[in-house]
Amino acid sequence: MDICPDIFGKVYAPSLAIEADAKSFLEQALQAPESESLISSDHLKELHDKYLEFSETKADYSEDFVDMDGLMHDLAVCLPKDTIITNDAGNFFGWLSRYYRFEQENTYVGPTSGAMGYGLPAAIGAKLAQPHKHVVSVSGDGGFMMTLQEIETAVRYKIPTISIVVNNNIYGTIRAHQERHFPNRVVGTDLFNPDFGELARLFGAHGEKVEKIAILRQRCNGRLIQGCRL
Ligand SMILES: Cc1ncc(C[n+]2csc(CCOP(=O)(O)OP(=O)(O)O)c2C)c(N)n1
Repeated sequence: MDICPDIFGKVYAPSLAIEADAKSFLEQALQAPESESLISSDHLKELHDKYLEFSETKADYSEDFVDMDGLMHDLAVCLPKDTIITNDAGNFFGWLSRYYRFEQENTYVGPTSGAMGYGLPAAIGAKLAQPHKHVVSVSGDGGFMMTLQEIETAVRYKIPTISIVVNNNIYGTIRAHQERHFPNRVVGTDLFNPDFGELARLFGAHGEKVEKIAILRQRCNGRLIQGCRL
C-alpha cells in the first residue's frame, strides 16, 4: 500500500496494490468485520508467527568476524527496553530492522527521508532531550563519515551516547546496485576509512575497533552499558 501509485511494482510485483493513506486505511481496516476483511484471523496469525520467527534474534557468533546476527542478539538482550536507537541509511540497517524489536514508544529516531549521516547527531539530540535513557546510534562507515565531527560536540558538552559503526569499507548499498546492474563496472564506492576507534579517542571519546564479536562481548560486558551482562 502506498499513497503514491508510482511506487507500485518498482521493486516487487504486488499481488494487490492499494493506493491509500496508510493511517486512514488502517483505521478503516481495523473496524471492518472479519467477513469483509482482506485477511482472515487465521491467516493473520500465520503471517504474524512467520514474522516472529524471522525477526527472532539469532545467537550466531562467527569466530572470524563481527557477525551481525550475533551483534543484534547481544543488543536485544543487553539494552534496556527504553533505550533510544537512531540510525543512518545503508545496508547495515537490514539487520536492525529485521531483529531489533521496539517495544516502547519513542524509542526509535530514524531519518524519514533516508539520509545518511543522521544517526550520530540524532543520538546527541535524543540524549539531550532524554538524558536518563541510553541512546545508541547505528551507522555504516559511509554515513558515519558524513557527520562524525559531531563526536567533538558530544565530548565538549559531555553528552554520553554510544555509536556503532558497521565498517565494510564501501558504500555497500550503492555497490550492491552497481554489482547487480553493471557487474565489473563498480565506481566510486570504495572507502578508505580511518580506524574509527582511534579517531574517537583522538576526539577525547572512548573508542574501540572490534574485529571479532568475542572481543566486543568481552570488552563491553558490564562496561559500556551499566548492568549489561551478555
Ligand atoms: C546524505 C545521503 N547521501 C546519499 C545517500 C544515498 N545512499 C543511500 S545508502 C548509501 C551508502 C551507505 O553506505 P554506508 O553508510 O557505508 O552503509 P552500507 O550500505 O555499506 O551498510 C548511499 C550513498 C543517502 N541516503 N543520504
